[in-house]
Amino acid sequence: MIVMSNMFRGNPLHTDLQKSLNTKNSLRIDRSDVTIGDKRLSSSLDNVIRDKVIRSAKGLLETNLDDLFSDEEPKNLGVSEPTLRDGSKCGSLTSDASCDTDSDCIDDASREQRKCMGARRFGHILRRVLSRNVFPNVPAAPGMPCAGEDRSIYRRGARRWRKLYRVNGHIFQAKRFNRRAFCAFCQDRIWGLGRQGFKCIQCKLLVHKKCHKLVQRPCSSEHVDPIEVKDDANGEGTLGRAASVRSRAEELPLPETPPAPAPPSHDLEPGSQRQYSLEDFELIRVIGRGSYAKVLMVELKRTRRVYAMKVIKKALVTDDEDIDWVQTEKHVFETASNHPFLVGLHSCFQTPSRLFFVIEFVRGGDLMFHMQRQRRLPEEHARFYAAEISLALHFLHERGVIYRDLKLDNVLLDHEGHIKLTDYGMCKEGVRPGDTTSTFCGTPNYIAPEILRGEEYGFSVDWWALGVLTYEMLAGRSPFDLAHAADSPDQNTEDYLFQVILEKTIRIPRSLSVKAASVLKGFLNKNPAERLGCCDNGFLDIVNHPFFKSIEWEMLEQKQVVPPFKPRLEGERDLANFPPEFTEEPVHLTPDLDTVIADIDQSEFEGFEYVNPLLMSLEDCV
Ligand code: ISQ
Repeated sequence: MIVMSNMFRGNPLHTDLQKSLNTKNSLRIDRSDVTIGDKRLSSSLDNVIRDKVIRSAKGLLETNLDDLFSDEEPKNLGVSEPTLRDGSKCGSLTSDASCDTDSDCIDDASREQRKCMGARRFGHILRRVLSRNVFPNVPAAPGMPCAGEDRSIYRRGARRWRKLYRVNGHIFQAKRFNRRAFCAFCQDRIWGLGRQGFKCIQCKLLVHKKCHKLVQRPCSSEHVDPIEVKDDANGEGTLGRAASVRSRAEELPLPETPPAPAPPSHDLEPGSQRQYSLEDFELIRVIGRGSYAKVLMVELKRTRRVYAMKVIKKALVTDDEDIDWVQTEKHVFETASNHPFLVGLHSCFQTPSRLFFVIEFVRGGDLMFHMQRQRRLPEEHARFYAAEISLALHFLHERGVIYRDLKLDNVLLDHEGHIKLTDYGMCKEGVRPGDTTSTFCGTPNYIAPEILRGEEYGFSVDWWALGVLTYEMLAGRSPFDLAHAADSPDQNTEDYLFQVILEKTIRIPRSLSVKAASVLKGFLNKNPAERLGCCDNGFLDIVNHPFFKSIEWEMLEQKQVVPPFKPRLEGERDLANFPPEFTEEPVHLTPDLDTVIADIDQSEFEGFEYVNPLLMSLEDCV
C-alpha cells in the first residue's frame, strides 16, 4: 500500500495534499499501481514522468525504492562518477554565456510574468523550479502578493522520506516503543533507546530490528495472531505463544506508564530553575508558519524581552519518527546556544496539546525575504553570508551534527546584519568523522545528489546546499532553474527537479568572477568525495579558497566584521522584515479539544521542559 512514506513539513500546499490523500504524514500510492518487488512503478504516475525519470535518471526512483524496501544495506547506484546523458561527468559545470543577464535567462512566455517578478523578483526561481503557479498580474506594491499568488511556494518546506524494509511481504518501519512490546520472532521484549523495533505497516507485526530479516511468517496484511503479555517478577513482560492478546502489543500500556506531565509548578525549590508556561508570555504577532509549526513573536511579561516562540501541535507529532525530530531539534538548540551564528534556545514547555520552543528573536528577517527584494547580491555580500554560514555549519559538524536543511528561509539576519541559522528539525546528531547516514530528506531544491542516488552520506550534503544557496545569492536564481520547462507539466515536478540535480551540468553566469565561479564549482561538485569542504583538508579548503581570501575568519567568528547590509528596523519590535501574510494573521492559539487531547500519549513528551541556564542568568540581571 505505502510506497514512500513522506513527511511533509513546513508547507501548507503539502498540508492540503495530505488532507486530500487522507493521510497524516504519508504519501500513499495505491498498491495496484505498484509492484514493489520488481519495482514496476505506478500507472497512476504520469507516464511521461515515469519514462523520463525512471529510464533516464539513472535509477533515481529505483534507487529510492530499493533503498526504501531493501532488506540489505543501501546500494550505491551510479555512485562514484555517474555520467550525464550527454556523456559528460556529473561534476562538470560550465560558464553560461546565455545567462549573462537576467533577460537572457528567461524565455518569451515568461516575460509577461516578469511584470510581477519585478516586485517579487526572486519568485521566478522557485516558481519555475518548484511550483506550478503562475502570477498573471502586477502586485499592488512591491513585496505584496499578486492576485492569486500563493506565497507558500516560496517557502516550500523540508521533508524526510521514511525508510521501509520489505521482508516476506511485510513492510517494516522502524519504531520507538515506549510501551510494552515483544518481538514476534524471538519473543523477547523490544526496548531500549532509539528506534529499537520494526513494525509491519500492514499486519502490525512487531519484531526487533535485529530479527526482522529472519521473520519467516509471511505478511497476512491483517493483524497477526494475538500475543500474550505476562509480567515477570521484575515487571518485565515475556511473550507467550500466540494466544489471546492483541498483536499491537505496543498499545498495551505498561502498568508503570508515567502519568501525563504535571502542570509546571511556580513554587520553586531553592536553587532549582524556574519553569515557564504560556501564561508567562504575551503573544504579539505571527512571524512564520509551516504545516507542523507556527512561529510567533512573544514578550516575556516579567522582563518585557521579546522572543520567537515556535509552537508545535502534539497531535501532529505523535508519529514515532516525528518525536525523534522534536528531541533532535531540542538537543541541537542546546548546542547551538553557544554559537553566534546559530539561534539559541531560551526555554521549552508544553501544554496538553502543544509544545513550545522559546527562541532568541532575530529581527532582520530571513535571506529569502531579502532576496525576493534584491534579486541578486553583490559578491561582497554573498561572500560575507557564505563565510558566516560556513562557520555555523563547521561548528555543527565538529559537534557531530549534519544540518541537512540549509536554505534561504533558514538563514536569518540579526539587527546588525549577521546571519543566524534556524530550524534544527532536520538535523542528524551523533555523526562522527567518516560516519554516514542514509535518510532521504531535505528541501527538494537543496538536496544533494548523493541523497538522491540513495547513497550513504555525511557532512558533504551541507556543503552542497551551501553551494546552491551561494549560487542563488550570486545569480539571483536557482542553479536548477528550469527556465524552459515551466510550460511543460511533466517537467514541472519534483521528480524532474531531482533528475536535473542529478544530471544537469550547472551553468555559471558569465557575469560572476572567476573566484566566485570556482567556489560554486567546488561546492556543487556532484561527487561528494571531490566537493569543496569534503576532501582531506575539510573545512580548511573552504577557508583557503580564493573566493574567501578577503575574509578574516577569526574576526568574523567574533562578529568583529561589519556586515555589508543592515536590515532597516524602526525599533526592537519592528516586523517590517517579516512577510505580511504572516504578520497580518491573527495571533491566537485555538482552544484545546478534549477529543484531540485524549488521543495524545503524554508520556512521549515527558522531560520536554527546559530552561537555558545562560539566558536565565541574563534575565536575572534585568
Ligand atoms: C527567531 N527569530 C525570528 C524568526 C524566527 C523563525 C524561526 C525560528 C526562530 C526565529
